[in-house]
Amino acid sequence: MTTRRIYNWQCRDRTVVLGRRTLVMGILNVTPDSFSDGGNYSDPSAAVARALEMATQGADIIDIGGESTRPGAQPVQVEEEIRRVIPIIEKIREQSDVLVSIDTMKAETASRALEAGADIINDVSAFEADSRMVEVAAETRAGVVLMHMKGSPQTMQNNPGYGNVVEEVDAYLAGRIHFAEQHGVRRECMVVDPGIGFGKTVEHNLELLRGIPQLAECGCPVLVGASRKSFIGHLTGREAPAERRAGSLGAAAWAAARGAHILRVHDVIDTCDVCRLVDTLLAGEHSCS
Ligand code: HH2
Repeated sequence: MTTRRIYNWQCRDRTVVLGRRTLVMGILNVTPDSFSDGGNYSDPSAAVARALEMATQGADIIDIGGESTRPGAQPVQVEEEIRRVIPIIEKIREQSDVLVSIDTMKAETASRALEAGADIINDVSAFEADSRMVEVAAETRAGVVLMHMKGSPQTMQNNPGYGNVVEEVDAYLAGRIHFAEQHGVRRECMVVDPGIGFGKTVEHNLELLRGIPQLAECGCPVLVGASRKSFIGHLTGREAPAERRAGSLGAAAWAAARGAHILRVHDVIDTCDVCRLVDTLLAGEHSCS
């Protein structure tokens, strides 16, 4: 039986309860080249409208990215990343108090995003790409998502190998939690993420999804981002990311039922419905035990 631990996640001056129900993080990429929504929201007003729409649809967090991290993506200069994301965050903040996370590996972008009103740093390099990122996190007391990635987006899908992928990702995340704590980031601010699709084969991704209960033992809440990723295309035969909706919902249901606290997704309405079902079933399990 799955029991999800309850956490009070500290995101600057906000406390977010995790574990009573599954939170949904809606994806907003203001990039030309993201694997699923690339180019859809290059117009700032379309990006802001999409963020507000996702909040209305039930997203608890809007995750804004200005640099694609899909396999083979080219890095973006910090000035360009800032130019893409900051006006969007400012406009969202004028109109909504939805939680906002900034999906970046760059400390300067994170810092500017937090000034503009973001609450959470989502760093897919777990503070490895930019040595100043951990300082920004510690000083601002932002919520942080520490994700596992093997290598960099440019190299990560070059024949990734592990002995035991769940053990290795688990040990890596424990090490990053320790590193962050040593540098002044409070544990109450941290969420961990196995990094589905970041230096993993189809089988590695499946093992990690099966291993969520083990990963959830690390003492921090767990975020899972499987939405529309290529392993779902591989399993279902759906070539176009937008056609991977049903497969993504299957992964969402599995992850929530196995103990994930937050799901990072493209399809907010459907995922919220899935979470409603799974959360109700989990609550029933709890009340009968
Ligand atoms: N996946 C992507 C980007 N950021 N952050 C976390 N914490 N977890 C993830 O699994 C994750 C992430 C990649 O997906 P997407 O943003 O849709 O595409 P792209 O990187 O091409 O912009």
